[in-house]
Amino acid sequence: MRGLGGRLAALGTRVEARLPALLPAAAERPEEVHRAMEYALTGRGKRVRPVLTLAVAEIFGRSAPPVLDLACAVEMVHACSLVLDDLPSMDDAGLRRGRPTTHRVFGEAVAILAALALLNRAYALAAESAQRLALARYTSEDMIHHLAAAIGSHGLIGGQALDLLSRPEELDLDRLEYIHSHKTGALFMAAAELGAMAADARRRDLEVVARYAKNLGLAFQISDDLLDVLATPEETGKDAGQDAAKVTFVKLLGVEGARTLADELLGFAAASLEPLGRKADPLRELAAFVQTRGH
Ligand code: GRG
Repeated sequence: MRGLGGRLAALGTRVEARLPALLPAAAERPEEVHRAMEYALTGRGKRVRPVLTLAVAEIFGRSAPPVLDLACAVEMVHACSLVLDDLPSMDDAGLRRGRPTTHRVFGEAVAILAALALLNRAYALAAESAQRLALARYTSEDMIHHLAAAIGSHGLIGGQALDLLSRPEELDLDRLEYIHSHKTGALFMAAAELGAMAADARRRDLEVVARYAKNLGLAFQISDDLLDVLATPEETGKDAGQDAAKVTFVKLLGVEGARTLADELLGFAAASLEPLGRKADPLRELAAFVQTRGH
């Protein structure tokens, strides 16, 4: 499976190189939790969300070091969500990023503590980064508030709750869209909005990238559902058919129907970028990456 290319891959490499330095040393107490944090955050993640933060900040003219740390905070939130999602009480997954899930290596209690520690590290890091950016339009509180809202019960947690609690017969397209625009879309939106805020972009530009990211995030989830049925564990790093017992976009619409919906969403994402002209090309590349994933 193809990863991010060109300029976007270079942004991913910057994230990859910076992440370890932002974690507590594994030799410091509590060693097990610190090792589990490192384990959950590293490995072959695609770094799509922090790349989105960096790409958005860059198109609005900002690539200072605190933006990289802000992007890394977004990746820490994502890593936290993966650890929790994989737990036996949630998806009960054994494989993630091509290796055993965090709770299978460190036990459930340490995995939960490590996830929460990553989340709290993310908030602290986002606050520090926002302060260092010294913005005119946005305060550090604005940015943390944004991130917290994306994670809470009207964001990732809300989507996850409905995913876990819905009975299969309740799952129509509308409910599935709610679940995934929250579980997956909310962090894509926050990643893009934080990138725009970090560049002191105007509020109307923030709205432009938020609309783009909402559609991109949902299309990304659909491509994830497609890969669950079409790709091998070597390609995805996850167990094949992990979603077999779940109602997914592919189950509701079939492979071709799901592809058509993803393409339509990516069309909306592209249309929202029009006011930004050619400078938004890196975001168009990201949409093209999501499009080829599900094919
Ligand atoms: C408190 C942060 C927090 C979350 C609690 C568990 C939970 C609520 C939400 C789960 C959200 C989740 C895991 C959604 C799935 C999104 C998704 C498509 C994950 C795969 O993302 P990739 O392909 O993974 O970007 P890599 O490994 O490349 O980073």
